[in-house]
This record gives sequence, C-alpha cells and structure tokens, in this order.
Amino acid sequence: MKGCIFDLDGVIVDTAKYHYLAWKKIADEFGFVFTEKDNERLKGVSRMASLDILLSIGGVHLSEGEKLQVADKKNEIYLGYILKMTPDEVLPGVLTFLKTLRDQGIKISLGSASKNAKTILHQVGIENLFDAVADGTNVSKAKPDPEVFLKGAELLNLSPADCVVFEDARAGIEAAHRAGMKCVGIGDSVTLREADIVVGGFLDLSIEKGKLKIINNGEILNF
Ligand code: B16
Ligand code: MG
Repeated sequence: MKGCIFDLDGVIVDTAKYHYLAWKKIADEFGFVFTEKDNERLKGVSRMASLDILLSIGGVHLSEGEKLQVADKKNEIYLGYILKMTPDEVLPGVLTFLKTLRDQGIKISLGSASKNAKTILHQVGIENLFDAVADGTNVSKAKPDPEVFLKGAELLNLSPADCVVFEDARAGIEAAHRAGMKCVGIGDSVTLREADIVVGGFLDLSIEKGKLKIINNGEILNF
C-alpha cells in the first residue's frame, strides 16, 4: 500500500443528510413525498442521476433544460448547508488516520462523485492533508465505473495495484475492484460484503509500518 483513496460522503463526512434536505425541498415544491429511505438510493450517485431517481419517485417528467435548472437549484440549497460545515463534522477517527498515513509516507487522494468536494474539504479544514483530489470536476463517469479511482492513482503517480480504496457504497466497491485496487468497506458488513474487509469506521483501524491493522483483533492486512 503506497496510496489511499477516500470516498467523501459517508467516509470522511456525512453530507448525505444535507443532500437529503436539499432534495426534499425540491420534492416538497413538486408536491411529492421524499423519505430518508428513498435518499439511500442517491448515495454515491452523481447529481444528474440523483435527480432522475428523485423525479421517478415523484412521477415527474421534465425536459433536459428543466432538469438542469432543478439540479442547479438543488445545488444552491445544498451549498447553503455545506458552507456552514465545521471541522467537528469530520467523522470519528478520520483525522488521526489521515495524519498517521502522512507520517508513514503513504499518499492520500480523494475519489468522490461530488462537484463540491474541494469546498467540503476546505470547510472541514482537511484539504491540506490530501495530495490529490479526483472528483466530479475532473472525472465524468460515475461509479461503478473505475475512472474516479484510476484518476486518483494517476494524480498520486502510483499504479492502481499500490492503492487501497475506502468506500461506503456498493457501487464504489465495484469501482475500486474494476480499477484493480483493494477496498475497505466503511459501514455495514452485510451491505458491503463485496469489500476485501469491512470496518464500522476509522476508530477500528490503525496503520503499523505502512500496513492496515484491525484494532479489535490485531489482524494486519496484507494490502
Ligand atoms: P454533488 P461521494 C456523492 O458523494 C454523494 O454520495 C451523492 O449523493 C451525490 O449526488 C454526489 O456525490 C454528487 O454530489 O451534487 O455535490 O456534485 O459519496 O461520491 O463522495
Ligand atoms: Mg460515499
């Protein structure tokens, strides 16, 4: 393992709650119900694909031009939330984990579908810990396509096989594997069973001599 590539939403921060509030406002204006369960379907999905899912839930049909307007409006509402984010919203254990990677000479990239990724990293005060950012601004194909992780490795000047991905979504795990990378699932072990290993969060992981270690059983991963 020479590089680590992190998904953003659900791995570094929980922005899903802000995406939900913004999409819900749009649904409210169209007059249909959009639940938190529905919102699960939007995790890791690009903005325009999320809009298509939302509109299908409401049975709303729009032209391509109208869709772009609605997506812009959703993003304005979303920005209102993320511009208020603070460093205490970085998920537990993430900061120590990132700093330990740096101390041990392992490179760090982001691998996110979001076009707002850099704004979020800046808001929560961790942009300086990243050597590279692959996100919705320099990648066009959505996960499970491997493009975002291949871009992350390329920006770090590393071969894919030297990189490990951290993901909370099944599409992201598939993307990592298609990129030829090992993947650590962050979240539920049943949902994320395709990952090479699953942990609940970064408090369950440490780094020892450049290798990942599972804290509760002392297992050192041979990645
Ligand atoms: P934006 P990730 C994803 O982030 C979110 O999970 C998904 O809900 C969102 O639609 C997507 O980013 C695009 O975000 O509208 O900010 O460009 O998990 O890939 O970090
Ligand atoms: Mg995610």
